[in-house]
Amino acid sequence: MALLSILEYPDKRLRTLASPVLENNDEIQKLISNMFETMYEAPGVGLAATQVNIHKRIITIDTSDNQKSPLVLINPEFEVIDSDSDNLQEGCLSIPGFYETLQRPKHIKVTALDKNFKGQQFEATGLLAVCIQHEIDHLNGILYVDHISRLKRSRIKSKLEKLHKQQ
Ligand code: GNR
Ligand code: NI
Repeated sequence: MALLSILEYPDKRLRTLASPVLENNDEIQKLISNMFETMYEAPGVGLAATQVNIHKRIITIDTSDNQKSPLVLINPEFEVIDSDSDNLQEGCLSIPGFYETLQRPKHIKVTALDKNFKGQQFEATGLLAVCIQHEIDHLNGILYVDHISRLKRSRIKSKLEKLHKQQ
């Protein structure tokens, strides 16, 4: 097991479009377990492979409070069931220290492969629904700051650039 390092905004590699995963193998299973370790250590409720500079369509999620609901989504897609929005405050491990309230559809239907490459379909609401949409955005090179005002985004960008220069 290993901790992976997380790319931080405005790193351009976070803008990469991730490719579908075509086959299960040891490398993919090792990546998934390292992603869980990295996500739990951070700690975060979700992690997209994009954030650890692996541009494959893999997400790990656990919205429980004691690591009891690990969820792996491979090649995930979603459909909106109820476009009424949930206004939840979002954070992102790639944008440390900043939180913004966003509007996203509150009820979705998710289709993906699980850890064993078996097809799965389920509905999600609340934090889980928001988190899945946030992670699928990552796989498409999109960050939550793309959904807020240009002014807020540019403030966050310059603050993080300043911090990165000090390191
Ligand atoms: O840890 C995280 N918390 C969170 C809270 C509200 C909405 C989305 C998230 S995901 C985030 C971890 C992360 O950056 N995943 O990409
Ligand atoms: Ni994120």
